Amino acid sequence: MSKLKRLLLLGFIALLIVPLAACQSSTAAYNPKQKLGPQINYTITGIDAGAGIMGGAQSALSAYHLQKDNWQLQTSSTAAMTSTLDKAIKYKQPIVITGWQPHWMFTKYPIKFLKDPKHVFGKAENIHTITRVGLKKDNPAVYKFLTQFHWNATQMSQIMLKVNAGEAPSKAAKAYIQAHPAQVKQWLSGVKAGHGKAVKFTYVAWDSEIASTNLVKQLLESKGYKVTIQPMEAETMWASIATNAADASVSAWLPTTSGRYAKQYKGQFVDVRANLHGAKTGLAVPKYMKNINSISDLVNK
Ligand code: PBE
Repeated sequence: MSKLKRLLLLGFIALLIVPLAACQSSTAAYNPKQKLGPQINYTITGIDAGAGIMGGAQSALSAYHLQKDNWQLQTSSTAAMTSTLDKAIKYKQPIVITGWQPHWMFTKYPIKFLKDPKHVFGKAENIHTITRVGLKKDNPAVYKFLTQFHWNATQMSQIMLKVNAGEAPSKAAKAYIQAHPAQVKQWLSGVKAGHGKAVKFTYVAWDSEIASTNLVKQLLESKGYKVTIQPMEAETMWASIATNAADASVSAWLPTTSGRYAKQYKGQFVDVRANLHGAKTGLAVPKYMKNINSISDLVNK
């Protein structure tokens, strides 16, 4: 074979193999015998840049020395991340995501949190109710209700899963109220009727907050209040409470996730109470990645 022919043949083979190999690496199942990093291009699949969990993931990159291995955090959105996760699970592919609870991803997919021995994502996280400074004086009845409103992740999931399945949040919230009369009675105990008085809630359109904010709206409307709920970015949500543009929010993840906003607006909001205990943020992987159990495993395995 002439040199030229051999070169052409080699070129031809390369043309065939390269796309095949590329194709394979994008659909290959997780291989525990190989290093994880190269299997996913050292990429953690994240969500929107404004989310507190993204700050946590960025801190994890340095705290666990992941940067020297070229690990990076990819910004996207909750919807894009969960759809990437959906595909990975389907083909048993490796993936590392920013995960949190309460969220339906932990119900729908077999995933696990990675241990965080350095507590980069904090030790205990709760979802708090916050109000503008003057609300207690201006609207004591709504304030009283907010001091009484709290539930747990299992209860929240009853609304969240229905909304994820396509039901309107207001309808899912109404159904919850119907199904839990004793709890509703406690929440509204001693709360005076609103007679059309306006109340404005702001929230971030995370699935958990869509559930809680819609529930609170329905509860207060059943007492005769005129409730508006407005979704916005996390920082704007905090600013709306701090500047009295909104009355209250049930979507403050503290002390870690939204800690920077709580610090920024210190003294300009009232931290009423935790309305849900045991929230959690971190990095998560599918359970079939059996040898990856801690964030430090991302470097070592
Ligand atoms: N989250 C959901 C938010 C709080 C609620 C984890 C995406 C965040 O990271 O800011």
